[in-house]
Amino acid sequence: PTNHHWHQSSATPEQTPPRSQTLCTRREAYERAFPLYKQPVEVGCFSLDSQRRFFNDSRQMRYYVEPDRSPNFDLSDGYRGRYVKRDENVKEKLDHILRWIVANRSKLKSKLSPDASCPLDFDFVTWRGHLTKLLTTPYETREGWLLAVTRFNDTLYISEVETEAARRERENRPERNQEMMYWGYKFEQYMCADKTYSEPDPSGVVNTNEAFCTVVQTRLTDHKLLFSGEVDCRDKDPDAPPPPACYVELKTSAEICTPKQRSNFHRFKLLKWWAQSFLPGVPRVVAGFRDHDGIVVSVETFQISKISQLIKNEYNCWKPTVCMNFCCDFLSFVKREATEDNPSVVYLFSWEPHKDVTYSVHRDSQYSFLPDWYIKEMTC
Ligand code: 0WD
Ligand code: CA
Repeated sequence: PTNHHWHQSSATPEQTPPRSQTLCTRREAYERAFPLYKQPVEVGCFSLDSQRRFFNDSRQMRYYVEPDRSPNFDLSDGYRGRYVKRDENVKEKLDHILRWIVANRSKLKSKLSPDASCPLDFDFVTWRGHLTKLLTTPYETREGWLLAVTRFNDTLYISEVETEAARRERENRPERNQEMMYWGYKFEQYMCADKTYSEPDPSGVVNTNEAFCTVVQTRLTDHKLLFSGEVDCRDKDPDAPPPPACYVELKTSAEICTPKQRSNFHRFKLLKWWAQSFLPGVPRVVAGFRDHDGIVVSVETFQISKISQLIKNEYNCWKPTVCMNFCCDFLSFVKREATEDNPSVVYLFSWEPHKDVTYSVHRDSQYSFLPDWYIKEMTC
């Protein structure tokens, strides 16, 4: 062995790569064993009423009613005249979840003592929808995202910020798209009853302020998560399993007429549907397939646990393990970089398709999102 050989095998300071301040989003980087994801447990729920007021209960829960196989629902019915639309200019950030935490803090265990709720025993608090965006990032080619993160009492709060592109798209939404957004809510009205013993009422008003949200806790490898997601309805059978296993997600989608349409459905739609329902442990999606005029021509149930099998014949298709590993590595990246524990500091994580995730730091800025009432309540 020569000196030359010996030199090559020794670690020198310049051979240690610096920790990157960015995170790669390429699929190939996340092809490894499926990470530990504990079965999500519902720890509570809340409701938002027709005026978007918060209630710490399940008053907005609805019940799934099995439809005809070819039901002929008209999804445009009521669009002009029986539609109350939520004001999308109001940014609620994490406020409803934070209200739920304050109302239920005595039920939540603390990191320090099992008797206190301060500090919270969670690494991350966020909306399910934000985690869905993370899961689908390695496969997303159109829309980027901005996620604001604040570390407070050693919990990392993640709240989405609307991108400029998303705001422009929302403000210039064509009339046809507005109507198609209504279709999803109208489908819910055809499929859900307010009581276990009642029938759906398609003659009523569709009000998108109303919501029933589940709050679940789970763990992704070493990340303890608390998140909330909107739930469309539940199985009304009193012998159905407890939440979230009794929950049903409702979707509408264009009817599938060609092999190309089927392939696109598998590659794009089923990815989003899988990611959204897998996270809170919702076991099934009931899909209404509609024609161009918004008439539901068929209804089909998809078991979330069977979706990865369904897509396996698709060439170069998405993989659940890539989604979960990317999310896990993103959360590790956030833990490592968002170090200052301060409710008025925001680490703004930013991603555009075909790029790495980057971030910037903002003090007492427009991005701060933890309300004073929450900080006051949780400062022990
Ligand atoms: O501040 C924000 N940027 C967001 C707030 C973005 C997304 C949601 N929210 C809030 C709202 O308070 C809403 O009540 O999240 C709640 C729903 O949370 P989630 O379950 O985490 O959101 P997501 O999984 O993206 O959407 C679930 C359902 C949607 O159903 P479909 O079948 O289309 O996925 O919630 C509805 C919609 O019906 N929804 C929203 N409701 C209110 N505000 C929003 C929204 N921004 N986005 C989707
Ligand atoms: Ca839905």
